[in-house]
Amino acid sequence: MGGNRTFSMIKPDAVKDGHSGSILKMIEGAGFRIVAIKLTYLSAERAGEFYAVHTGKPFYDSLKSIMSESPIIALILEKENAVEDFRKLIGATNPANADAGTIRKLFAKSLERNAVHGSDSDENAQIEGSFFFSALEKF
Ligand code: DGI
Repeated sequence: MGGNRTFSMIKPDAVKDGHSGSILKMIEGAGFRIVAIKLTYLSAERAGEFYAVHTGKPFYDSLKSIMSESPIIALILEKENAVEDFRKLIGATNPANADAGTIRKLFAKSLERNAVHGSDSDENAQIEGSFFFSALEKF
């Protein structure tokens, strides 16, 4: 994966509430090509690994629980300047601060239930894509 790919996840609440189709439509409409896609599930332990950078923070246990409540959709997306452009499309981490028209502004329920994930660097996009997909799946 180079600078033209990012990793995204449609989080449990957004999948459960039936927003997957609308979110995928926005992603494709913004010019991202779906390279890999999978509906899967994170155990609390795997969610903790995915968010290992937040270990010890006050919201870590709650985050693990919320991220393992129900299935998620994992995605590898391709577009020029993918990481930065995708972060713009989803909006700020806290939906209260997200710009109008962003995915989080439209679909997040709260800071912790904020509908989507998007990698914050090319390096993390690579690591996170490999967390969910085998080499063949992300061809
Ligand atoms: O990359 P982001 O998802 O935008 O943000 P992040 O990697 O800093 O945080 C991962 C998730 O953890 C985020 O989507 C929501 C949750 N989170 C982050 N900061 C806080 C938080 N939850 C609570 N309750 N409080 C926080 O300060």
